[in-house]
Amino acid sequence: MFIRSKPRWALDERNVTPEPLFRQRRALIKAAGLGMIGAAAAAGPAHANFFDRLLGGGGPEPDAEVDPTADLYPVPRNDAYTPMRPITKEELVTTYNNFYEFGSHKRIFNAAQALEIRPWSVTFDGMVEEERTVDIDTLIRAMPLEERVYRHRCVEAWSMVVPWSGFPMAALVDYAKPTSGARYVRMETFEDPDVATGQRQTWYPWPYVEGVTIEEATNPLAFLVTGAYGKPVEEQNGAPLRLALPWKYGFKSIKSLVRFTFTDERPSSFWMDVAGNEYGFWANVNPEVPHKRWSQAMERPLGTDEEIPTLLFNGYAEEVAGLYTDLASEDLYF
Ligand SMILES: Nc1nc2c(c(=O)[nH]1)N[C@H]1C(S)=C(S)[C@@H](COP(=O)(O)O)O[C@H]1N2
Ligand SMILES: [Mo]
Repeated sequence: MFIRSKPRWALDERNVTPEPLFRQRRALIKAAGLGMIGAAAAAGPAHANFFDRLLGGGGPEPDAEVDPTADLYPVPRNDAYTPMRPITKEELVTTYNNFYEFGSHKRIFNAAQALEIRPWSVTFDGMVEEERTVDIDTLIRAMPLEERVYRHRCVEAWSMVVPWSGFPMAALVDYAKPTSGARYVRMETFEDPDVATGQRQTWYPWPYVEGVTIEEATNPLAFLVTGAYGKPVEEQNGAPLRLALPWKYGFKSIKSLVRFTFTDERPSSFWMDVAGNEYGFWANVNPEVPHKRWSQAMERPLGTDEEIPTLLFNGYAEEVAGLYTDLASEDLYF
């Protein structure tokens, strides 16, 4: 039998999970006598549902209800964004996820089906002309939908290429009508530990929060995702509304959004609060600035055993480098 040794750049979960959390999880698995099952879950989706259920993370099967915006898809592709790499298989993008609300491992797709994505509303507050809460379907139908094929680079050194559908974040900022003093957008994911069993892990600072500057939010590359692969985006990928900031590490692309707060203070974020020595505000992709515990020079495209070089700003320097020219004193790349 041909046995392939693990490439030296391949990271296992020990390397990418914040150390105290990793230990806690191992302890949990061990306490439950599930060490072997944990190994099986890591091996493939066939075992994942069983693993999820044992850890209390199981969810119902996908429901058959039709998404109320399904008629909008597919939307026209904007060809200005060419990914340089082949599109990742949909099956991989929908079964290998980071969504800590449903567990701190990759096989959360089944558990995430429990998320009720209708009714769903989104609130705009803080420094806006008028605070308001809007129904997601009203919002989606008010926005100029298009498809963009974007690269995505996780801080854990894997990457993917996804045809997202959605609308420029600039259109959302327009819609929210921030006042002139607003300098940042703080974004929040839903909070519902009854459904999202990961949120019962109280050592995490729920809800998941992220933030960008107004300049970043209105850069043409910043994109809000409502669909993928020509249909409404699935729960595990952040339905019904998630961010895509392809020049930043993946953790900035916050999922299942419920709130946009405009503010003049730089917001903290979920990962800054979990491990502020490892994750910063800017988190722009840079192969020359290693993570505290691993190199960022290379990445593994999902579905391959290839090792390819990571590019500055994940290859989007032309679009976004200008945002950072006056910020040399800041830690832009972690
Ligand atoms: N609310 C929320 N958003 C999140 C995360 C998360 O755990 N919770 N994980 C982030 C990380 S680390 C990555 S790499 C991407 C993964 O997106 P995907 O599962 O659709 O590939 O989502 C980001 N957005
Ligand atoms: Mo990530």
